[in-house]
This record gives sequence, structure tokens and C-alpha cells, in this order.
Amino acid sequence: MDQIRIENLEVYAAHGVYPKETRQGQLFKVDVTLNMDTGPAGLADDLALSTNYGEVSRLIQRYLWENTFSLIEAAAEHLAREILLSFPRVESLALELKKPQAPVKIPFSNISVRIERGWHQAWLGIGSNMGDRKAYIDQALAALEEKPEIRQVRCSRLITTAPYGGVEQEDFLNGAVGLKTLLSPQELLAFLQELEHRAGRERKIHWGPRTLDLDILFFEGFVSDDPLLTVPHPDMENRGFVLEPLDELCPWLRHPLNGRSVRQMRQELEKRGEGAALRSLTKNASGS
Ligand code: A4P
Ligand code: MG
Repeated sequence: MDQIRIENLEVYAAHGVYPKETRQGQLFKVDVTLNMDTGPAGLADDLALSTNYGEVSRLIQRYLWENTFSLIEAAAEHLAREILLSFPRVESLALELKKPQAPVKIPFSNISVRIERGWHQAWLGIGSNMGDRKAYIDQALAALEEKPEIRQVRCSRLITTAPYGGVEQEDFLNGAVGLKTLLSPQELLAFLQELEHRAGRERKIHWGPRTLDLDILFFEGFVSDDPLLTVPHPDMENRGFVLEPLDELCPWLRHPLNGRSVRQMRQELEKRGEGAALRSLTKNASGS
């Protein structure tokens, strides 16, 4: 990807663990590489289509001056997020925060922290089978849209599906959601659980009825078998209620573990006659 780079930007700030550092402040230097498509701005020779490196520099100076952190890790983390939130054309960045006057009693030329952060593509499953199902789903979508660290939220059509998994319960309304986020997979899960909680969800029966269920199906290249956060979401190849909506958004997406695309997984499921778990497909799925 194209890059805009700022090197050795000098700012005065007061980050540090020792009282003297936060009282007096010291010199910091910042390198930042902004990854973005500079093509449109380059072709049109138009700053409005690019990211203004002067504005980025001033944001860095202001942010590091106005906020005080003990650790340069924290200063870098928060600064990176601030830049990504403020300059929407930047897809990802590398940021190095240098502390050349750090209080170390041995000669050194530099001490720094370097991090890489950016927007990640995630795919969610969304479902409800209690109360006003459509309203619960719409509220969750609105909350996702409102979260600054989430953007480009796109929801598939909602479909009515028969319950999967052997628990006798009402039909579900299911959909899939694509979004970009600055959150880590764990932070995204915590936010989804907060939305489930806001929808009054109670965890009584495993696989049982719920006002709102939000699952992380895929999160960019992330793979985890931690029971608290398993990604890709297990068992999706057997679930028509996951694959059919997902197929509408990203048929080409490959499962990183089994190597099959969403379209292939859906077709294989339907060949086994199990896609028929889907009872009806509704464009404007109505409420409960
Ligand atoms: N967890 C682990 N990985 C993830 C992940 N990728 N995304 C953990 C979200 N959560 C994840 O989930 C239990 C635990 O899973 C959480 O604490 C989280 O840390 P839960 O939502 O409390 O319980 P659950 O939803 O009852 O269990 P589970 O295993 O998540 O069930 P599923 O897979 O969500 O399936 N039939 C139809 N037609 N439509 C449905 O939507 N949904 C289910 C539930 C069953 N049958 C269905 C449907
Ligand atoms: Mg769940």
C-alpha cells in the first residue's frame, strides 16, 4: 500500500513514570507511516483527496502535549487510535515514539516503542428469537454504527430460520454483518456482549432462546481456539443460518482453517440437504 511518512517530528511532552518527567517534560520524537491509497489524490493533484501531513503533525504535537501517560506504550497506543479516528483515509499506520532523553543512567542513543495499528475487517452473525426480533437487531446495528471505533457497517438481508441445535424454541431472525474496526478481537467481543446485555439477554440455556446473539464469525487473519473467543466461529460449515446471510456479503471469503470459501461451504451444506433448515427468506423481515 502507498505510504505517507513523517520522520523525527519533535514534540515536547510530559510522559513518564517519574514525577520529574511529568513535572518538567522532555523532548520526544515521532516517526509515523500512514498506509493509504494516495492514487486518487495523486491523479487529481488534490489535497482534499489525501491526508494532510501538516494536520497529522499538529495533531501529534497537540495530543502528546495535552495528555500525560506514564508509559510510552500507552502514549503510542492512544495516539495511534486518535490518528486513525481523525484521518479516515488512513487504513493502518506504524508509529514509533522515541524518548531520546529517557532517564537511564547509562549512555544510549535512543529508546522507543514502535507499534502497528489499523482498521480490521470483521464479519459477525446476528440473531434473535424472542420478543420484537427485528427491533433488537435494528438497535444493535444502530449501536454498531454509532461506535467511533467501528465503521462501514453492512448488514445482509434478515432471514427467518428454524432453530438449529436441538433445543425446542421459536424461529430465529438471522443475518450477517460486515464491518471495519479498530478494536482488537477481544475488545470487539466485549462490546458485542455489552450490546447483548443492553438487549436484556439472559444466559439460561446453552443454544436456547435469546433476545440478541452476536457472534464473531471471522476477524481478518485472526485465528483462536480459546473457548472464550473461538475464531473463526466453530461449526459454521453446518449452519445454514450463518452461511446463507454471509454468502450475500462475502461469498469469496475463505475459511482460514478449512480453506473453503463461504460460497463453497454453503453449496456443500445445501448438497447435503441441510440448507433446508432455512424456512423462508424475507427481504423486509417483519418483527416477532
Ligand atoms: N465465544 C467463543 N467464541 C465466540 C465468538 N467467536 N463470538 C464465547 C462470540 N462469542 C464467542 O456464548 C457463550 C460463550 O461463547 C461466550 O461467553 C463467549 O465468550 P453465549 O452467546 O453466551 O451462548 P450461546 O450463544 O448459547 O452459545 P454459543 O455456543 O455461542 O451458541 P451459538 O453458536 O451462538 O449458537 N439456530 C438458528 N436458526 N439461529 C441461531 O442464531 N443460534 C444458536 C446459538 C443455536 N441455534 C440457532 C441459532
Ligand atoms: Mg453466541
